[in-house]
Amino acid sequence: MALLGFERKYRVRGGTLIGGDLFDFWVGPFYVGFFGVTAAFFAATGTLLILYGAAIGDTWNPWLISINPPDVSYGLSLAPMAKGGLWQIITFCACGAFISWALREVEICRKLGMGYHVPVAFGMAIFAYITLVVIRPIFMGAWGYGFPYGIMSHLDWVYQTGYTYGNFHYNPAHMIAITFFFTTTLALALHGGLVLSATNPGRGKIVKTPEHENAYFRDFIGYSIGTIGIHRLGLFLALNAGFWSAVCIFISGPIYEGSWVDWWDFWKNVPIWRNEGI
Ligand code: 07D
Ligand code: 07D
Ligand code: U10
Repeated sequence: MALLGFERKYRVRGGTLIGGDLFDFWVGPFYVGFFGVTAAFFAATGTLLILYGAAIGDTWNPWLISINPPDVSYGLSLAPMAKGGLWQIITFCACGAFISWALREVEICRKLGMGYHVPVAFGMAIFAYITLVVIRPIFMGAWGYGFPYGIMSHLDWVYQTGYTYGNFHYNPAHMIAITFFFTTTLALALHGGLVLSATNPGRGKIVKTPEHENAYFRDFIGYSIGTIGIHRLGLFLALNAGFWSAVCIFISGPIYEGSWVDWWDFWKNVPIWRNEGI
C-alpha cells in the first residue's frame, strides 16, 4: 500500500489519553493531540526564556550563551530570575516538554495499535536528564548542583563534576554505562552492516534473506541471535547505557562523596581478609 494510502487508513480518531477528540487532528505531517499542544507550549516558553536569558546576559555567541543554575547557597528555594530563577523555570519547561513529547509518542502508538517501546526508550533519556537536574540536586540539597544550559558551559560542568570525585573513570557505574554505550555502537554497526550486506549485495546479484543473515553469524561465531533478537538486544543495550549513566551520576554525591579512586579500597576492608590484629 502506498504510504499516503496507509496514512489515510490510520489517521482516524481515538487512542488519546486525555482531551478526547479536542486535539485529535494533524497539522501537516504532525499529529497534534493534547500533548502536542503542551509540548509546543513548554518548548516555545522554554526557548523564549533562554533567549531572554541571553538578552540579559553578556554574549550572543551561541556557543557561549549560558543559563546558570542558582548558587548553592540558595539551597532548594526559588532564586531571583537573573540569579538562577530563569534556570529553574526553564528546567520546569524542559521537563514539561520532554514528558509531553513522550506521552505524544504513547498516543501515536495507541492509534497504530503498536507497543510502547519507543516512548519507553525516550523515557530512559528523560530519566537521565531528570536525575541530573532534579533528583540529584534535591538529594544534595541545592538546585545549584544541576548543570548549566549552554553548549560549552555544560561541558565545563561535566569536567568539574568529574574531578570533584577524583577520577570519574573509577566510578563503577560509569564503567558499566560506557561499556553499554560502546556495545550499543558495536551492535548497531554489526546489524546495519549485516542487513545492508544481505539486501544490497551489489549490482546484478540476488538479494539475500534472513536465512543468509543467520547463517553468516553461525558460520562466523557459532550462534545467531536472530532478526527480532538483535532488535531486542539493541534496545536492551541502549536502555542500560542510559540507566547506568543515571546511576553513575546519582551515586556521586548523594551516596558517595569521596574520590572514586579510593572507593576501590573497600576491597581491602572485606571482613574475611581484613587484618583486625587477632
Ligand atoms: C544527534 C539528536 C539531535 C539533538 C541535538 C542536540 C540543543 C542545545 C541549547 C544553547 C545525540 C540539540 C541541542 C537543543 C542548544 C542551548 C541552551 C542526539 C542527537 C543535535 N546535552 N554533551 C552535546 C545536550 C548533557 C556532553 C551536543 C542536551 C549532560 C559532552 C549538544 C542535554 C552530560 C558532549 C548537547 C545534554 C553531557 C556533549 C551534541 C540535556 C552527560 C560533547 C549532542 C537536555 C550526558 C557534545 C559541545 C548529541 C558537544 C555534546 C546537548 C546533557 C555531556 C549541544 C540537549 C549534562 C561530553 N550535548 N550533556 O549529538 O559537542 O546528542 O558539546 O540533557 O562533546 Mg550534552
Ligand atoms: C542526559 C540527555 C537527555 C536528553 C533529552 C532530550 C532536546 C530537544 C530538539 C533537535 C544521558 C533533549 C532534547 C533538548 C532538541 C531538536 C529539534 C543523556 C542525557 C531528555 N565519560 N561523565 C557520562 C564517558 C569522563 C562525567 C555519561 C566516556 C571523565 C560526569 C556516559 C568517557 C569525566 C557525567 C559517559 C568519559 C567524566 C558523566 C553520559 C571517556 C570528566 C555525567 C551519557 C571515553 C573529566 C554523565 C547522567 C548520558 C551521566 C556522564 C561517558 C569520561 C565525568 C556514560 C565514554 C573522566 C560528571 N559519561 N566523564 O548520561 O552519567 O546520557 O549523566 O573518557 O553526569 Mg563521563
Ligand atoms: C527509525 C527506524 C526505521 C525507520 C525510521 C526511523 C528509527 C524501521 C522505517 C527514524 C529514524 C530517522 C528518520 C533517522 C534520523 C534521525 C535521527 C538522527 C534522530 C535525531 C532527529 C532529529 C535531529 C530531528 C528532530 C526533529 C524534530 C524533533 C521535529 C521538530 C518538530 C516540530 C518543532 C513540530 C513538533 C510538533 C508538535 C509539537 C505537535 C503539535 C504541532 C503543532 C501545534 C503545530 C506546529 C506548531 C509549531 C511548530 C510552533 C510551536 C513551537 C515549538 C514546537 C517550539 C519551537 C521553537 C522555536 C523557537 C523554533 O528504525 O526503520 O524507517 O525512519
